[in-house]
Amino acid sequence: MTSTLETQPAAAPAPAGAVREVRVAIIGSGFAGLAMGIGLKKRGETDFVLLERADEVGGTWRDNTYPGAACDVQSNLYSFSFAPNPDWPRSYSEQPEIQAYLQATADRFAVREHCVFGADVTSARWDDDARRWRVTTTAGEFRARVLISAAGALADPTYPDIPGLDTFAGTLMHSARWNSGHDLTGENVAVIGTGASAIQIVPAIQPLVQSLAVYQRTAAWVVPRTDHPVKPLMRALYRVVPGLQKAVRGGLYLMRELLVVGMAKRRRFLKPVQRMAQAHLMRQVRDPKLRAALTPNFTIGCKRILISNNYYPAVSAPNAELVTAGIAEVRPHSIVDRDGVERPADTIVMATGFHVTDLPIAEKIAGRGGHTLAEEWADGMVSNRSTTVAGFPNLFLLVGPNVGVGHTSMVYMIESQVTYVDEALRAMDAEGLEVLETTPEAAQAYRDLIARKSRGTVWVAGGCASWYLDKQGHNTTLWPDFTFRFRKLLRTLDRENYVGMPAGAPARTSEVAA
Ligand code: N01
Repeated sequence: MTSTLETQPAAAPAPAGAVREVRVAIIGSGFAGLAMGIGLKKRGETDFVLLERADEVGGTWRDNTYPGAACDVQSNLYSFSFAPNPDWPRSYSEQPEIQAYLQATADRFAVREHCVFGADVTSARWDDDARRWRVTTTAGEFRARVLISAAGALADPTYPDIPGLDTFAGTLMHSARWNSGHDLTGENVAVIGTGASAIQIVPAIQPLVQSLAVYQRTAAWVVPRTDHPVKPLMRALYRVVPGLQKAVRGGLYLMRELLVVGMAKRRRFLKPVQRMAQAHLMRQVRDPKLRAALTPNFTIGCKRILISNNYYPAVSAPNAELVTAGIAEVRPHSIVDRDGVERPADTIVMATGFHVTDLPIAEKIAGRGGHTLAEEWADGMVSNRSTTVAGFPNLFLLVGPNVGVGHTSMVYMIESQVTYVDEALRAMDAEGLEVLETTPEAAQAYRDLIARKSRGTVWVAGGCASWYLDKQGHNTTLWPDFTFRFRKLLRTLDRENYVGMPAGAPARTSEVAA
């Protein structure tokens, strides 16, 4: 058997213009891509590349450099389990610290040397004769036995179709594509959106600007942020007693998992959380009209719960205004709302989110017969265990369908998926398989499981429209249960749900040999 994933020396770089052969190609080098690369290294695999469209690792944490960008999950939890950092300066880290952590982790585990920067994947096609993925990038062609997409769900910003937006003569920027060279001081600024990004941007820029108009379509639930600096003594303790940091991590994990009881099992347990958010609003906003406008009309948890101590004070400031009338049109130097009020705008900040249920990478990946993932998912994203798709052999998706979590650390989910991919690669090695592909029946069974688990949860029945649901109203993005159940489900490979093709077997003949 010649085609396993056992340890081999790293492939030498191919000459310019040539196709580079690798065993595994990973798309992306954010949390997911790095975790996968490190996972491969741990099992002795060296013949892999991380195809990264930018010039640095970090993914969404590299790209989201807007003022105030910070994580709303504590760093002791929002970090790799295998790479604890005793030196987090705050309980909730800001973007520069998280980005520095990812860069340091890439170096520490020697994954950077596997990164091909400036490699934007323009297409990845399964070649059934060669049993390889043919990956075309802006940095050349690759042929890979296994393709792992770690492109992320918060990678490609959405720009809403607002009348007149193309006539705007001022500065327009998306939260995820911040122009740090542009000074907002003294400007009239409009922020569109009131999601997790907006509520961090608004307080960060409000003291600088002349006027700030916040265009809210849907009010969000906001709870207090219990952020604090980590004392030097605590950091020293974490360094000498790593078990202590692990215990804190475990405590944070369990505390956050308690929210799932209310979100997915017994809705009444969300009542105290909603009351806490209401009290936060009452305390911070005195004006009854503004308070009413900021009060959501859905059950807490239906959309991501936001955490902030300075958002409400910022929108209440004399130079700020919450606009709820909706946007009628954008003019070269202003925005007109649906009540006909025109407000001047020098800069428009689009804090309008990302393509999540319509992942752009899905249009670029084509499986058997040239069928793209986007075509396969025309009626909603489906997968087996959030990771594999029938008709797409040797393809693994990290942060794909139904992996999302709103209440806890995405890194936990990513590590669960890395274990599953590792198990699949092990099975390929052990059985000498050249091809591993899940069955449509497994995908249907998983779809049914997700639908069953989603029924009655706050995400589908909480009375809001969120990007967690696709156009048909199906939950195709969130894992709708305790996250430890996801981990348990992905701990081992469900081999019975896969068809394997041994190396050297004639095409398609052994597709029945599960
Ligand atoms: O994007 P969003 P985000 N006209 O999609 C509004 C993660 N994150 O970048 O609610 C007017 O949540 C839209 O309105 P509505 C986190 O997972 C994490 O803020 O749809 N408004 C909404 O208010 C988060 O969930 C951290 O009615 C329009 C906003 O734009 C995810 O990123 C920090 C509109 C979009 O909110 C995305 O957050 C930041 C239109 N045409 C982000 N179209 C952490 O701390 C959209 N909107 C870890």
